[in-house]
Amino acid sequence: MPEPMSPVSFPSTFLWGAATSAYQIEGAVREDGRTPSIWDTFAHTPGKTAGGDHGDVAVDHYHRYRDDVALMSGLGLGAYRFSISWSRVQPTGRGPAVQRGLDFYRRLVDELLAKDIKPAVTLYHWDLPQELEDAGGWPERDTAYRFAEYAQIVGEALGDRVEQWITLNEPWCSAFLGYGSGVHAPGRTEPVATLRASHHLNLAHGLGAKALRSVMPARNTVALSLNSSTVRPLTQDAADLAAARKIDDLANGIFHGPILHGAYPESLFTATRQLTDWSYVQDGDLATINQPLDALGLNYYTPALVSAAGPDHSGPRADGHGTSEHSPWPAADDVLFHQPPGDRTAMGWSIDPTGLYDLIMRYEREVPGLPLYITENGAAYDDKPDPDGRVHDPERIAYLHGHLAEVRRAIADGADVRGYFLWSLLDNFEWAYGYEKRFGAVYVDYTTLERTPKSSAHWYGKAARTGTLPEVDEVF
Ligand code: IFM
Repeated sequence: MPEPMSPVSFPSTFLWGAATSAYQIEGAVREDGRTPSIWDTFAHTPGKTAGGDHGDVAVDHYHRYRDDVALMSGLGLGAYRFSISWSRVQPTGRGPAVQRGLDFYRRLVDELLAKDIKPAVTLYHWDLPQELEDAGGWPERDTAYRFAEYAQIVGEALGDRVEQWITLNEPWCSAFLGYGSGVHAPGRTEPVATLRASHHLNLAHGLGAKALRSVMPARNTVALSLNSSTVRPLTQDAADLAAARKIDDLANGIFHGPILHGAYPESLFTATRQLTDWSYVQDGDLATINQPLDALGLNYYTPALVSAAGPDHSGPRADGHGTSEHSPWPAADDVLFHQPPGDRTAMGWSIDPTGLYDLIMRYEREVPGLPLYITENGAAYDDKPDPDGRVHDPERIAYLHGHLAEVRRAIADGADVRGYFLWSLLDNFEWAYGYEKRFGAVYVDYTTLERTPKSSAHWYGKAARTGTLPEVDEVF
């Protein structure tokens, strides 16, 4: 029986966290043996990121992690999700680990534990060691085996002190934006490579989960974070429903099919058969990928609204993933993306908290009994300090309130959602958008790197401390 809840309260065990990723915050890209990842290379390639921004310094978390942990502690957060930079640990993506790299993460974890903040480690948040991309990257099968080796190294090093593990973050972005539209590193625009990369990311998840479990205490949990999309058809016409089905397969089924159910959707094979015969799916792969999971992480920002393309249409557009003449979606030129009505964030993403509710309930139905975590949710706004130095961000508070209220509604309706990680703790390097887009609950002055908690940080901190959502207009 779900715990009874008052209208704004969450279960007492609910985990209130914040999330970041290595390349977006750490900086120190040449320190302690770290070598370039695909994002170092991509960001330093002219024209790839807004303003030529890169993560060389980012918000210097590598040197300021103690202050950042103190900030979280001051706000009263209970958990922190961060990722490990693969090339800091294994500079060539293979072979022995660099102890200094691992030591940084040990210090970070110890600092968190000392402040009673639960660490949640993501092994891969898009920053493939450049040497592995030079060898072919995710479209090559060997990359999955390299990931398993890396997972084992990190599991051995941190498994005694980190209980929550996430293999991959948003494999859709790695495959479809990295190898499809090319708006993310490594910037390739090869539809078949997108599908091959997807399969090898799935394989990496399965091999990585096995590797982690082989070296970690049994109490630790293994999950992955999907940016599963709530795909809505523009109308209930058969053609629009088919378009939504196709995008659902390409956004969701391509990952959760093999990972959660041990099979790719047949309709995905049908939709893509002119591009590929999927012969890179080898015997035994699906069983390897379909590892039992302890939890599923869902990252949610905005829903997708799609229809069948009319006859005068020439390819997908307006799908909120950056601008590129190349579609991220292989075999989907017959699908149109639409801007849903209503308010938008500074990313241009429409705000629809019911999409989060729908996503949660979908997985509750698809994998009943599997605990869910919202491993990312948040919004970018054009935040600026007031003359008094404070940063007021009422839009972000409204966004968080709306989405957390939907999480609570899902729990009340029986969903087993165990926690929520706000994206992001700090303003940071927003990939191709550089530092232009601010997702942080904590404002970062990019000249001084000084941190200032925005009013949303105080609002969220109060929610975390009390387990209850403050009113949107409460003054902080
Ligand atoms: O900043 C990203 C993060 O790295 C992955 N999920 C989406 C966020 C906002 O775009």
